[in-house]
Amino acid sequence: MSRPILYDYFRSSAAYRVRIALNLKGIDYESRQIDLRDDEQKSGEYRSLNPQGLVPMLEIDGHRLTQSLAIINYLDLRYPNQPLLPASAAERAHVVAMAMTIACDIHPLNNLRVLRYLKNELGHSQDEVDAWYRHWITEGLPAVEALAAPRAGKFLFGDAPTGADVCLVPQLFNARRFDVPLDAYPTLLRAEENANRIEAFAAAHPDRQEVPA
Ligand SMILES: N[C@@H](CCC(=O)N[C@@H](CS)C(=O)NCC(=O)O)C(=O)O
Repeated sequence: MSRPILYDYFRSSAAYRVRIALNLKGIDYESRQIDLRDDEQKSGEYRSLNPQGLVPMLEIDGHRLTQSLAIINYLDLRYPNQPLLPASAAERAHVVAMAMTIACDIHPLNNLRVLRYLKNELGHSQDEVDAWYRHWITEGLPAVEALAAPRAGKFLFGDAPTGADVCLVPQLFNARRFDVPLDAYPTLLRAEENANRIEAFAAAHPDRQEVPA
């Protein structure tokens, strides 16, 4: 099997999720940085690979996979070691719901293209854009905390990391970048702390990635 290639960006939280999943599965991969600051994701060359013009994209097993949750699901089915979803239907739905609350209902509102549109097309100031960013995190995280708390252990669900933790850690990294207060989320902070003790999570952190020149 040729080495998988992750089209990556060090600070992309969707790519950060996939880096964590690859590391948890013990998959050796090559990271190719797509520089979002330079709009490389919109280049004809990249769009010919991924028409949506977003990172991440993973080339693996002869496939070009897009959408972080779809990629993580592929990895979980293809590499069943260290499962990222519980086996029972109800527990699986619970973990997927937490992951999707973050990946579908918080993160997309704060994506780079949304922030740029607010500023460049709609004329909002940087302070207003930052307030927007903080608002959607502050709106979303209480629901994740409430969903997680009854069934959390060391992680958001039980005592082993799942796909929900894979989404949580990058989202909390983003929250800190924008100084969002996190004290009201003890369950999330506990899961984050335990996750970051695992090398697979720690090695995926933006500070440990190559930064495009
Ligand atoms: N739903 C997609 C979201 C991907 C996404 O939004 N990627 C961001 C980086 S985190 C991106 O490429 N943004 C470029 C842009 O907004 O132009 C996923 O989970 O993979």
